[in-house]
Amino acid sequence: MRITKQISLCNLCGSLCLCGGISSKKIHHRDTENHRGFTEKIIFTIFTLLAPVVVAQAQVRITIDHNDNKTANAEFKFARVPAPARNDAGAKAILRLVDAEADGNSADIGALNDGLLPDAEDQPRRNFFLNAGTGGGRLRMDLGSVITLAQINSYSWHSGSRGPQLYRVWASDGTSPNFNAEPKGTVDPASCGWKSIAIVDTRTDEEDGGQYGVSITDESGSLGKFRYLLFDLYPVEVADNSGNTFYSEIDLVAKK
Ligand SMILES: [Ca+2]
Repeated sequence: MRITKQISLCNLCGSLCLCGGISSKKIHHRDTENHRGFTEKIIFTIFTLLAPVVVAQAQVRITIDHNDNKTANAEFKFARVPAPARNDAGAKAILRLVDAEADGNSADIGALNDGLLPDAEDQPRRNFFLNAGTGGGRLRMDLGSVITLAQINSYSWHSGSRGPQLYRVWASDGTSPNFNAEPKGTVDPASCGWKSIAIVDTRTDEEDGGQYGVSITDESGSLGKFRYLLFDLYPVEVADNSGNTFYSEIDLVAKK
């Protein structure tokens, strides 16, 4: 296993330490996710047996697909994750850098929901990525009104270490009395009206390069009713300054 794969998020916090409890937790890889999910199921089952009336629990599911450098192409098709859409609910969302610094060679942040995709493996101007060497950043998407959110899908493509994705996503309907629409990196979103939805980590021990597609869904069909999404992006490695992911698109799919 490479050293870069063993870094926990607390070590990824550079000048910006994105709060929200993530730095006190280790990021789990898919195998440990599965194990954790199994454990949670056992706990849930015990709880179910003990409690005669149990309210259905939200069960967030993270699906990760990877097209390696040999198979990735401009079609952005994946085995399970839907291909990027142009007319998703997030297409008209307004994106903002809440506490983040874009790379000078990156596309504008609007590249994240413009429906346009890179057609090759190393196109800085067709991806959004944080400045080289920065330890992460916080972005916000504002849908303009509350929707019932079915999927959060994120896409990235790079031939090397900037391919994989590592982020945490929060969501809010913006109605909490203490809601902070733009919490800086030192503020825990949980303290100001945001709900943690998922922690995504696509890293494996295999080759980093290629296309990644991630789909966050819930077994119930709905992740909840939200207007705002907050993305805490982390570098996928800190062995050099090129650990910030080339994000090609983020889709928000409304429940039909
Ligand atoms: Ca795009």
